[in-house]
Amino acid sequence: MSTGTAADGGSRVPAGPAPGGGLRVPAARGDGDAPDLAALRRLAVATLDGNWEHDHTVPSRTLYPHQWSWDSAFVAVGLAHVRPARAWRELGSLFAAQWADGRVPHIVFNPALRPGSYFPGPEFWDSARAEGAPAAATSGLVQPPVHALAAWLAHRRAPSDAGRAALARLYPRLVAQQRYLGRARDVGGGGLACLVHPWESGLDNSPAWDAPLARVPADAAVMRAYRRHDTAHADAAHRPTDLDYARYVALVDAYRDGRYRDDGLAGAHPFLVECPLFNTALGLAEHALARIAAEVGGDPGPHRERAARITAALLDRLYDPATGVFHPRDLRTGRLLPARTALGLAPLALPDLPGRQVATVLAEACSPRFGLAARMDRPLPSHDRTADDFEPLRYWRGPSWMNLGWLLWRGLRTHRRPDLAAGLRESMIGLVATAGCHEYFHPDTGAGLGSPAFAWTAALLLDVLAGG
Ligand code: 9WN
Repeated sequence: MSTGTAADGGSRVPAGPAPGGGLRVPAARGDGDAPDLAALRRLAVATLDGNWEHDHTVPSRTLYPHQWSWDSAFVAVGLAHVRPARAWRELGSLFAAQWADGRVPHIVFNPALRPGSYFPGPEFWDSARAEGAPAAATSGLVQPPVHALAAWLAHRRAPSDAGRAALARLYPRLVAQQRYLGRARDVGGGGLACLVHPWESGLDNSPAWDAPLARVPADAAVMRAYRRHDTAHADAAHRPTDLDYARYVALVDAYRDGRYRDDGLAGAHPFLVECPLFNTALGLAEHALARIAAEVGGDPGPHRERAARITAALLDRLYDPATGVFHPRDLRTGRLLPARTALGLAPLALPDLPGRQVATVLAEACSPRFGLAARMDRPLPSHDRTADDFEPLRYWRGPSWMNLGWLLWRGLRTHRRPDLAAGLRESMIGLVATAGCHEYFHPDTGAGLGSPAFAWTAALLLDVLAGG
């Protein structure tokens, strides 16, 4: 896909309300012509402004009306370009809901919303009964810890006294987040954090989780007792199935019944996996914390050491020389999960990934499975497009997502592949120029799917437009 692909070949239009209530997509002037980058930037800012909710940005007004953890980190990266004070508020409001044990919950519920505005809502999570939970109602799960990286990027993009003070306030909280993940969640004992639910990966129904999830006893009929909120706002054929949801619910039931304690996980919890993307974020966080520590008067040394240990553990536990990529490890079987999803490319974002793995991961990314190229014909998919279980419309089973592209784009620049980074950047810009700030995109046609005004698509577009 080239950024010259116009939405309708019409004239350049400023971003603004469209007749259907969404935001109008700025069109390029014609085929082969470049999109109007200033108008795209306005569209992204208008999307973020439209999703701003008193102290945070909702991922989507319809599908996800509360605050989500890794969404807020991506949003802060984008806000730093245009509304820096808001970037710090975004991270500050999320970390205000940090638990005493250091976990940063994956959802912070807005008490002003009516019950039923999202499933599963606060009553289902029942965080108030867990030890060390904050006053705000939250989920008990976590998401990939991309926040330290976001905080560092926000500071670097818009340095100010107020920003430095916000960074200094966040630093101990970011350290506590890492401590929780590195200790309580090192269930496998090998130096990586383990996930207790697919929602923790952020790639909920990725084919990577099919086998471990299939072992979670559940019956789709259970969902008759609940009202799914997502399928009222998005096409059910694009979302996880009822059976997936029954298993998601069963896993939360199990974790919540133990009051979200982590000490008994190893023997009992039915889903325990080590994810390459999550642990890449864990390593990136230590690299960022080393820089933050140097800025706020802390000691960067221990962060550098931990970063090196995480990269070593990723290589030791999740790299498969036979495929040349990283795979999640299922702690219940001890084996690597074979699916070749975009999760396996994520470690490329690590600056200390050895040259051999940089080369093999790049080979996978440039293969027909993912189609990365200096000039891309199609968007980067979230799953191997040659696999039998590739589904171009269903959520994390094929569609193209801005956050995955952004992480890979950062890795390509870190490992000095400006040619491929430029191709991916052009493809990401082309997606929004063609379809708007959608949640995800058809991996063949680039058509917009999911929520039409999705915050991290807008935020990361701003970063990509600015060149990082
Ligand atoms: C469950 C908010 C979140 C993202 C996740 C994405 C989706 C939630 C859902 O939306 O997950 O957490 O209801 O499907 O998978 O990555 O953070 O945008």
